[in-house]
Amino acid sequence: MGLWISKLYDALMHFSEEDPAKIVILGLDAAGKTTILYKLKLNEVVTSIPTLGFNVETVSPCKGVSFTVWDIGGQDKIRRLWHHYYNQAEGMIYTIDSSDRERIDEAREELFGVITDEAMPKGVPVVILANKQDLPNAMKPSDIADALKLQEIRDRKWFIQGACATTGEGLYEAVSQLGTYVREYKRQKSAY
Ligand code: G3D
Ligand code: MG
Repeated sequence: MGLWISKLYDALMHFSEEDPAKIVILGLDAAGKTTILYKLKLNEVVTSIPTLGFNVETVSPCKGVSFTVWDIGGQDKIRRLWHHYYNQAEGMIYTIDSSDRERIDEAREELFGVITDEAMPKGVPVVILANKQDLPNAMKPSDIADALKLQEIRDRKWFIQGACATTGEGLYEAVSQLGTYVREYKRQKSAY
């Protein structure tokens, strides 16, 4: 087990098995979501195609965290089915292909679509993963933050992290920061 993955486990371990953190990993297709899921190597990844045909990957709770992953963007018809998965979310990893300059506007629209969706619980924190930093034409995280207009997000904690999912670089920092935010979010949520 590499150093980074054992550090990653440390970052994840602070949630209890009884009350695991429910994390959704979203982003346009090819952003690197499935790669992240396998890189986390937590548990078996189960792919299912509920009713109207969009892929959902799930990792059952392990180390006190569960992950649910699907591609966003595209057909409006499918969009309303996402609600079912949103409403449990306690944290989100929004994945960006940093080399995909053509679709950065689409990625922004979809991100704001998700966080303003009424089915997405208020205040769910988000870590934006500026993935594929290894590619020569990758945009820097700070440029991605501008392109996505992250400064306009004021109703939740957010954080942007450069990453390379194929090597795992940046994943520890992303998960660790998200863990901190999710703990805070869960405390606030249970105060009501
Ligand atoms: P998705 O699940 O978001 O749709 P995938 O995306 O995880 O399937 O990744 C899409 C492609 O991008 C894959 O390549 C994957 O290996 C690659 N990829 C993911 N992360 C990185 C990264 O950090 N750097 C680079 N260079 N490539 C990455 P293939 O060729 O299998 O389609
Ligand atoms: Mg995938």
